[in-house]
Amino acid sequence: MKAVTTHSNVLDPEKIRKDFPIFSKEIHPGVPLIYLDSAATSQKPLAVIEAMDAYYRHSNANIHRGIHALAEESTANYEASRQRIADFIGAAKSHEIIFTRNTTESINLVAHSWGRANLKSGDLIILTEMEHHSNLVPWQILTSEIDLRLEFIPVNAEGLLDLDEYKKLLTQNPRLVSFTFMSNVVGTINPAKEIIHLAHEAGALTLVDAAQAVPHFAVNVVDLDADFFAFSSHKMCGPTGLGVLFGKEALLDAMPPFLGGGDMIKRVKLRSFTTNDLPYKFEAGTPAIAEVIGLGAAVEYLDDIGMDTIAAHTKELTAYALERLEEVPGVWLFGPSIEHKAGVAAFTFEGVHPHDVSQILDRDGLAVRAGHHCAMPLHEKFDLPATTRASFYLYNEKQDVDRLIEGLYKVKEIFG
Ligand code: C6P
Repeated sequence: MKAVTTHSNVLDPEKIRKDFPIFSKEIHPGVPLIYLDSAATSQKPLAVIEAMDAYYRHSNANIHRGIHALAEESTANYEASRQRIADFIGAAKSHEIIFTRNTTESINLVAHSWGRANLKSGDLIILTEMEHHSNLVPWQILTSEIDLRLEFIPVNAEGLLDLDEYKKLLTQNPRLVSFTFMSNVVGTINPAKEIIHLAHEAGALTLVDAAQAVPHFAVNVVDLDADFFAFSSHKMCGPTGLGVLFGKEALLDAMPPFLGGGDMIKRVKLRSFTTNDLPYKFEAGTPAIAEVIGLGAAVEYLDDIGMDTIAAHTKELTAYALERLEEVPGVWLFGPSIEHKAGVAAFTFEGVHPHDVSQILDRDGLAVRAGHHCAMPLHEKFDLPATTRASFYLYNEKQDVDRLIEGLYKVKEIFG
């Protein structure tokens, strides 16, 4: 099923919502869903649900194993999705696309495979203070094994990375710079191309956590010159249980396998094995076949609408949300102004815990996230135990923001 939307460069969220079955649901009796939690996971269009359904109904067979017709059909569908996803992020070779379970696993793959093979005691890895736990804990685990040095690009009061401090850190001979392209809390879009260029000049490799970036705007890994690039299917209209790691061919080729088992080998003896070629070397065991096909459909859906159109829409909506949130007495907005961000508005509400804010908003069908959003160090830096976060995507409209503001006034009424 094709998206209802055409190639016009203005998006009609009302039409778009018709592509998403979940929006016909009443979240409480008589109360429609206003979904402002896409940074946690996006909703899924019918095109994705139907692609997965069709796979199970008509093409289900294990891939790369059978030579019967169904196995060949399933393998062809799976590999066609890989090609589509490679094209979507501008990768020149589809075997540079490795399927994992999520962004978290993609980063762990690099930490465990590349990290263990290439890093030694005292080596420096540069991260940032705005990282999701997924881009902190794998390096902390590795540090406990190898005694690495972790340093962090500071985040300034505005919620932007301090690039002068970054340049100073680069003089200390780092091996890797691993950073988020877009913050899941403050929404900051970091200057990835510049960060990567500076890292390369200093002789370091780069890993981009693109979990929030890929759903929101067009990316091109070749133009960015990213060495590794990780993202999740479920935040970009695709199914859960699937992540992607892009890696430059030469790097992936030289890396040892992450997990051992079927499909990642060429030959196995009782006491030894030889590894398979890329990308299979990193895809041990039966993969998430239906999910890969689902992500292929998601990418086609997003492409049909156009990533620039989606980016412009969410930017406009976020700008409107920031403007309206500022009107509400007691609301304090966390993060930079609209020029530097997209898709996310995190805030505190004086005297009210974010969990209470979220619970009261839920009565009106408003789904927002409350908590530390898996970025505890960033919250700690700003002395915030938690924030409320509203996040926007292609199916949201200004009316959703208006409902959020009305909801916040209700919160204010209840808490005085
Ligand atoms: N952020 C959020 O509500 P996984 O869970 O592996 O698909 O994605 C992890 C991840 C990594 N980096 C960034 C920047 C992210 O935003 C996320 C997921 C969700 O903000 C769930 S905690």
